[in-house]
Amino acid sequence: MSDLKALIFDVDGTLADTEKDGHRIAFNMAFKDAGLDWEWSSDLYEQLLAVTGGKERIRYYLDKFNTAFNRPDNLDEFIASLHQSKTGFYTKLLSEGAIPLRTGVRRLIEQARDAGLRLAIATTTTPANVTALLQHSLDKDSESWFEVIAAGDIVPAKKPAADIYEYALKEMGLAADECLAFEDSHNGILSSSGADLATIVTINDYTKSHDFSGAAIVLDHMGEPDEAFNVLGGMQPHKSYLDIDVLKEIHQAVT
Ligand code: XBP
Ligand code: MG
Repeated sequence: MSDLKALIFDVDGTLADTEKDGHRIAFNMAFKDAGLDWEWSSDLYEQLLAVTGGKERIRYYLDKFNTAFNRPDNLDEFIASLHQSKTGFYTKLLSEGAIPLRTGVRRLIEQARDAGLRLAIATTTTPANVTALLQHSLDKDSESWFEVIAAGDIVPAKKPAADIYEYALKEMGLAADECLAFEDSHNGILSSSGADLATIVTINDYTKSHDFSGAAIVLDHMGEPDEAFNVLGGMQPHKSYLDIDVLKEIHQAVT
């Protein structure tokens, strides 16, 4: 059995609740700015989250929910430009400190650094969005804490494909059984499990009814010493918040 050497984090929904009050709002701002009358409600957005990637999500919306829209000839360019505008609005929201990190995230990342664990990111979101969240919600210099930031179009097949996690593992030169992944969604765990990674799931409002079979453990959040997590599935650890001891316990139990 291998020692635990690295942690690989998803971003959206895992490090912070970015979807409902971040991405969704930014999409709507971009639509309005482009003179479109599209408005993605929270309920509609929950359905749109079936598809990862912002550009892919806009296309899915047109295919499934707005078939009457009179598409321009250059649909790819139209979507790319809308999405670029959305990224601008989203990163501006983050720079205003709009989205805090979820419970336990900052402490766990800081403890992992102190313990010499290597850190990486594997996400579907655009690289600029990761930079903005890390700089404004974690620490000005925190991008450098992560050895690999695997994000967005760096791999053509987004989650649920395993490619983004496989890319991160390859860049780090690590085997899957030397790492733990952190996810919040069904598409996320399909991706991490597809790369053979043991995965810790922290659910959120959008993902609480997802299928997380295959997760090492399913939690409502990472927990803090004074704020216990609830174990919703998988193994039962000896503490009620994630720290390095518990990560090692989980890693040992499942790899
Ligand atoms: C995140 C996503 C992303 C964001 C939007 O999924 O699906 O598409 O919603 O980001 P995961 P972009 O957490 O599973 O990686 O608009 O930059 O694509
Ligand atoms: Mg996610």
